Amino acid sequence: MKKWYFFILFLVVISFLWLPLYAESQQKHKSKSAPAVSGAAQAPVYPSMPGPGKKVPIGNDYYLIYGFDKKPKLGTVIMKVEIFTKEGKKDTSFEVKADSGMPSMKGAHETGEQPFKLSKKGDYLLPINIVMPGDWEIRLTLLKEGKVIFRGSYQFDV
Ligand SMILES: [Cu+2]
Repeated sequence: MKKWYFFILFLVVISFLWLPLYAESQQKHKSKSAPAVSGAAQAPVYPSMPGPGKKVPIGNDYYLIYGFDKKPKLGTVIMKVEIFTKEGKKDTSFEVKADSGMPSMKGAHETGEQPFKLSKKGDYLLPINIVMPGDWEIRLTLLKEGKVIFRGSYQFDV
């Protein structure tokens, strides 16, 4: 009887000795997977812009005002972006692009970045197709001399 008792005690002690080793190997696994997570965080960020018709600062020297030909609803709406210098003079030296889609249905309707066309009046125009009711997001990117200098988003419900 006493032999059994010691044998069980021996087993218990052995299993406790293994615990720290096990915990260590678990931590090694975690630290291995950590760089993969931080690598995925490099996707560009599109901060929410003030609403349509409001001034949206572009750095310190410019601002933009965006709007639509009608309140966004099912069908096609034309998005208009006007860019001004801080003095209020219209500026057409930018390249303007936008991607639209439904955040709740990632991959379903994204158009990819589409270039705005510059009108004679100096407005940047792009048709946006709203193909179903729900939550929508337009992601705006501004480039100057080929470099991205602004990103912003507008969320709305249809
Ligand atoms: Cu959808």
